[in-house]
Amino acid sequence: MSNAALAVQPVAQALDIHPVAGRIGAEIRGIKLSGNLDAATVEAIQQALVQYKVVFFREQTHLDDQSQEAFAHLLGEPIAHPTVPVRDGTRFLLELDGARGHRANSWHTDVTFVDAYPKASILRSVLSPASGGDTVWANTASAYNDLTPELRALADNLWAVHSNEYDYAARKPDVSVEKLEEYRKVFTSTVYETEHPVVRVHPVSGEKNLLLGHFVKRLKGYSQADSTQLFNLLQSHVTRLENTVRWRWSTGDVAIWDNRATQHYAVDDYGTQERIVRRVTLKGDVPVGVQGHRSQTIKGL
Ligand SMILES: O=C(O)CCC(=O)C(=O)O
Ligand SMILES: [Fe+2]
Repeated sequence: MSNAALAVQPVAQALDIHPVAGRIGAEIRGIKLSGNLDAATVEAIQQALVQYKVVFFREQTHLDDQSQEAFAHLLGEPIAHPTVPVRDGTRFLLELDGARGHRANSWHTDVTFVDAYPKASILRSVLSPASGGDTVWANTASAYNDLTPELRALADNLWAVHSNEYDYAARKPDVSVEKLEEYRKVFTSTVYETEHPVVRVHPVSGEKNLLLGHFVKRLKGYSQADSTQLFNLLQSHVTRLENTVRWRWSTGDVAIWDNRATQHYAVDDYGTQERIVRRVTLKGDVPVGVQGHRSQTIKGL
């Protein structure tokens, strides 16, 4: 191989990786994130992301909105949220501010109400509370593997309808009615519905992942009552503590998750303390189920 060929196919660099929980999550030390990282380091981060499903970088306080977006460009193609406006002065950045009711305290995978939902999200803590406000991620591949063979076979054949129009009030009892209504209006300015397989084959690892979370409205071909029971049965395997990792934020920390292999939950236990995070998501591809069928958006295109 010529040197030129080597240059375009970087060999992954050895990173200083420290797993956090047993089945998901690792801290990567000794890296200063920016838009100028070399290709070998970027490739190593991509590999660690697929392996550990969420990776954490501490003390990235040098990052601002622009350099967070520049770094995101190295990992993929940043995309804006389909309905929520980006933060002023940025092209892709979504700000989540606890004071404005942005408290993502229900289990979800980001933006699954569209077909090609993000492959990854890059979240930076801009202001973290002195106590509380942790985020928890769950490994949806180990959740699938934990199922009995009979349940895996059932899940393999299920399809779910995901929508951005779901019952916000039921999920957010602590937020004021006005704030909820304001958020709902923006979030559902276009209503999307997408059919996804309940088991998604990961395009890089080949692992099977349970694809569920709070955007699921119902399971295709089942009554609402049966959908709810089946959903709860499978979802309860995702959120088993053994499949999770919990991150205690300091301002300047960055978390990157593989949105094809995880769900997450932002713990709303910080009261009136300030908490601000900013997120960039990366374009994903259309999921493929165990039988090779692809997801389909049926509303909102
Ligand atoms: O606030 C957080 O920690 C996570 C919020 C969230 O769900 C997201 O950024 O996708
Ligand atoms: Fe999220």
